[in-house]
Amino acid sequence: MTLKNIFFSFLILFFTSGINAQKVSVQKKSLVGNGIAEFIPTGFDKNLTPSLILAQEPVQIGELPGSWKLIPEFIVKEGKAGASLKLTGNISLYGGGEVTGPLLRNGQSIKLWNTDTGAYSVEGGKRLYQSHPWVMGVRDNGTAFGILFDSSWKAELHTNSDEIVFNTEGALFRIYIIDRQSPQEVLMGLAELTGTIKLPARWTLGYHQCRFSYATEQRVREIADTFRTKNIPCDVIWMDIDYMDEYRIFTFDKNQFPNPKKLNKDLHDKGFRAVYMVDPGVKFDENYSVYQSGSKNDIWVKNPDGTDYHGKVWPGYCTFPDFTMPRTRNWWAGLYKDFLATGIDGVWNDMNEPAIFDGDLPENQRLGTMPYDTPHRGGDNLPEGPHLLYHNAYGRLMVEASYKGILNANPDKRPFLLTRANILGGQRYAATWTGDNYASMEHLKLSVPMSITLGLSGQPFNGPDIGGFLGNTSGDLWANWLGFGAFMPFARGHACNGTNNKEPWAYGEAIEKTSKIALERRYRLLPYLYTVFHNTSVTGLPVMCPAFFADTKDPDLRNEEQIFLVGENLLVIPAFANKPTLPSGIWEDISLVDGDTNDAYQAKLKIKGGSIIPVGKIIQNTGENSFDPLTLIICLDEKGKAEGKLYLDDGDGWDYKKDDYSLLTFVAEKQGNDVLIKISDKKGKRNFEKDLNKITAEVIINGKKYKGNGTSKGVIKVRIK
Ligand code: NBV
Repeated sequence: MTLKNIFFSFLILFFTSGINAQKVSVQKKSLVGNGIAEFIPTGFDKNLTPSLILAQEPVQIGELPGSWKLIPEFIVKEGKAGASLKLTGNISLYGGGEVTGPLLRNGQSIKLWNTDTGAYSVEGGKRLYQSHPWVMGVRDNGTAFGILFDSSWKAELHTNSDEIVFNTEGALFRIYIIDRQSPQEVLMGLAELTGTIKLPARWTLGYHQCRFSYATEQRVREIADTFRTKNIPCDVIWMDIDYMDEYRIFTFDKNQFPNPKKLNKDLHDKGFRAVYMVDPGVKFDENYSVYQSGSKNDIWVKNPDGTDYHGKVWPGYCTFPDFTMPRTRNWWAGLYKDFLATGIDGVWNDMNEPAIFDGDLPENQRLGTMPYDTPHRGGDNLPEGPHLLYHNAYGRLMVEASYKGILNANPDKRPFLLTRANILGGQRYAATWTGDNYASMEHLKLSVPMSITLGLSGQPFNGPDIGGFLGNTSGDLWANWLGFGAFMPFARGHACNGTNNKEPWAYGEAIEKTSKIALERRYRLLPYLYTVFHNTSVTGLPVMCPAFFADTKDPDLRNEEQIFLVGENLLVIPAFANKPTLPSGIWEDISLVDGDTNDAYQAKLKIKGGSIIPVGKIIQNTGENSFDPLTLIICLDEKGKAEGKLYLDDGDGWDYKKDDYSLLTFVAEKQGNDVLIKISDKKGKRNFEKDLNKITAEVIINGKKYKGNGTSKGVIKVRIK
């Protein structure tokens, strides 16, 4: 279908619908999964609204049962499609993706139009860098449902307590409704539709240190060396835009970064990985090879008159790849080969809303973008369409291409890619962070519900700029933030240019000590964290979960947004939390590092009754052996039992897909004055457990710790009297 035809179809829609809203009947409703219904409105056309969200085309598995209650209504008003769904009963609403504001989303409105909204200032962060047309509702009885609006058109989402409304500025779209027994099952349903994150390499779960920018090789080395001399754990150093030659992507500044290969090798030798930024804008410079090859391949976004679209970003005037075209994605993927051959371990795609300094500002936004009618050429299963359709998917199509390029360049490694812009479903390619936050207590606090909400919207691998990006950070703010940020799925400190130094040692000795404790705690927890990430990559469940996941029927937990769970068994209570509502049942305090429980900046950590959390020893980077010894922290339930899992594999590469891993289940049981601990089940064909020669079991009962030692081979006994 040509662009002309698309506009023609719109015109017809416009005239047939008139000015008033017209109801549109549902042409097809069916079950496409266990408790997953698909609703297709009459007149839906994939050439007008292609799916940029679903992982694959859903397959009908049956008729919609007559008892199905959640039925949406479609409308078209002035040629623009929308939908609504009436809610009955008392429903707690969540989701909406990257948003600020409360965790509980009842009575909220957001805009879906990916926008560079630094400091989240414009309209209080109701329109940020990503679009997640997704709402989850939890009923009083703990059962739950989710609504996915499968559209990338510019839109608004209103989550009123009695009605969900989704209005787009485009054509009709499909809706998927999941109705299941719990919010966790609903999120697994969302993953069935949109996919999960891929299991990340273990090093990506370490601490990341970033700044805009560590602008010389020398400074990068200094930062890396300081981590090592001060024994503060860290895995990754990030290269922001200033490593480039005048912001030309895929190049290096000859003076400041004369030998990236050597730099990356030296970083590797010290146990670091290196992540480099790549933006979408390509400097308009006829002597620049990337510009030349892009022009030769005819992949630039064009104006409606057929000339290349030019917009200003860091390098000055730029052209932009039209990622809707398969040949553009292939071309883009190809650019990574030589770049990554310098030893780059991961890639950071920024500014990919796309944010354009002199772009169109249709609404009161800080940074503009391409005009609505900018055509995108499409190809394969994507039709030609205007920017109004493809804007929200620009970042997602870019990261699909980047992912492919990184994988092609290093096929034996798991790609690591961080993106700022995305759309629901894009978690299949990239992790994310919450953009340009501000160094303030307000932003520190809002980072908790914001990250939880991303996890409840299918994007579990996320985190904020710890310390705050914009503005100067005080030692007090830094320590408060790292005290709980160390337990967020993606843990990276970052800072804007012109702001103070924001490394763990930048605030004096006392804060350095506190920072070291916070990071040592994260590193001790890595065996557990990696196990949680493994589960997330299989199920789609969040890594960072809301407190109400501990008891989905407890109404008091529904709006608790200061504290969070990591997986199911670890509760994190940040130092700032003021009278948080804690889940009921047995939860014991745990200590991971000497002095951590006496340090006012550290989050309080609690283990859930009935669970076992595997932790390693303090290491400086994930390349070191974590398991000498492995410690099992155990908290019994009322019946004197506990269970926990440990996932082990090579930490990178793909052999785990061929069963080359160990997933161990540990059980503990009280018998008389002893607690007996053993491996009760094992999945995967690798015998990683044979290397667990030293296991320390720590049973915590009423705040008291009882210890015993053993190996993976027998039963470990802990005397508790
Ligand atoms: O590349 C510079 C920054 C980056 O550090 C930040 O994390 C991004 O969100 N980038 C935005 C460009 C503009 C910063 C004002």
